[in-house]
Amino acid sequence: MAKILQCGSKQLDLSRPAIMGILNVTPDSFSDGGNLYSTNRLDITKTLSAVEQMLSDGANIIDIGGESTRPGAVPVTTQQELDRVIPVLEAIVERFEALVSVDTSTAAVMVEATVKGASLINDVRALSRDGALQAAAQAQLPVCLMHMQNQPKTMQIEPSYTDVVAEVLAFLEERTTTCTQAGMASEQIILDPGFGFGKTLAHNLSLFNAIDQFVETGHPVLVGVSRKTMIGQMLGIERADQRLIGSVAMALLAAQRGAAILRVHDVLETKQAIDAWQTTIREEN
Ligand code: 8Y4
Repeated sequence: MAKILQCGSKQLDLSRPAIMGILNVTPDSFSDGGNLYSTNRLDITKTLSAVEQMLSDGANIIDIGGESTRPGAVPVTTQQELDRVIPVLEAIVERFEALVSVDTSTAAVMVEATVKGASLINDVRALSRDGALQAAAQAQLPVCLMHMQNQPKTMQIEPSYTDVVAEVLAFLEERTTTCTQAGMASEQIILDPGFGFGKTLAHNLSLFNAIDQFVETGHPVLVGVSRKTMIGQMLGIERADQRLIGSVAMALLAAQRGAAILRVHDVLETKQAIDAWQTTIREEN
């Protein structure tokens, strides 16, 4: 019995953990290793070969975003976001069969991306911006609703919760209800605790250890811990580009705990870890 997520005209198989490869099309992506910009312009040839590499490494989805959401990041204009995301989306959809996810909170970007062949909407603000709910409902694409406390500029100043797991779950359940009331199908809603988005290490660890509770909602769960500060804090590693092993280990653990989609920088390494584990499952059966 295959679990399939309908993504417009394409499909995503969720009977095994899916890998979402991160394609950073913002100019400030120093910690992602390999900036895709040269002399202030996105290098489309470099970008497409990065996509091709991720796909041959085993990515099921390519996530593209034109807004930096790292702690302290300054907001971008809608036009800037459109200029960064739409040409890349078009170029990828033209050349590859791949599912492309658009990491945006902006309604106009959702609308344009849907027209240009996006397969999934990934919103770190859970469709809270003006028009986003309507744009996503109209798109009839799966949507990832992520939890964030405060805004990127301020979220890591003093994260505070009484019960982080209960509060994040309640938030995502409330947003899910809002989405279904706006006409979205419940099966199209993906939930994400939002690791690192207004959370201390202790909060992130509580959420990680509660992944099963998010899975119990029945919605596919997306986990993004790749190269994040929490991995650095767990291992005492300052540099994001040295967090590969911890990131792969945590992605595998998340998958074992039921996460359906893993948002990662290191596609090949994550894919090998997941495949090794999956081999042992099939041997049992
Ligand atoms: C190094 C490189 C260190 C990147 C930190 C980062 C998530 C997400 C992001 C997530 C979903 C990031 C867009 C933050 N994280 N979308 N987006 N879930 N759904 N930081 O966890 O990767 S951006």
